[in-house]
Amino acid sequence: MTIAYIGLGANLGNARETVERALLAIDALPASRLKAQSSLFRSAPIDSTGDDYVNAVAQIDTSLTALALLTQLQQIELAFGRERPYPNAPRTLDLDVLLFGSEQHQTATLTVPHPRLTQRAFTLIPLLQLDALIAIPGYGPAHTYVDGVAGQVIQKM
Ligand code: PH2
Ligand code: MG
Ligand code: MG
Repeated sequence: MTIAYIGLGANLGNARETVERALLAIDALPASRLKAQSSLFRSAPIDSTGDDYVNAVAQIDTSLTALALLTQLQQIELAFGRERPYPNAPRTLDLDVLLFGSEQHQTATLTVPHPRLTQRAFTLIPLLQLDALIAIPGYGPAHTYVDGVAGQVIQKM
């Protein structure tokens, strides 16, 4: 079993309801169990457009591989009507593998840890809510990056 962290984001349609339903879909993934979920946070789009985002982070236990988990998450995105007209377009639902145990992957399809995890308050702060002492493989303790995102406003819902 591997402990993995998934970032959830939505800014089209009823984003709050989408994130709540996506958490249920994550709990229902094969060979996986939702262990914990962060609060929901509202944040302005970063390098993106449209409405404010609703973001959260989920912690799961899984016996899937990282790549199999990614494939499963993409299927959930599709089921929620995700379209990809252009990079960082507003989205009904975005599910990102943030961390997958101590694994590090750098392929065309999957980069883990997520390359912008430490640069974005909407992933870093919910992650630290779930585990204040977590270390990010290749980066070190997550809390050391908090000062760097202090200018990004995120609001607990
Ligand atoms: N996701 C992005 C780009 N920008 N901004 C916010 N606030 N929340 C997101 O989830 C987000 C974003 C690309 O996935
Ligand atoms: Mg994303
Ligand atoms: Mg994504």
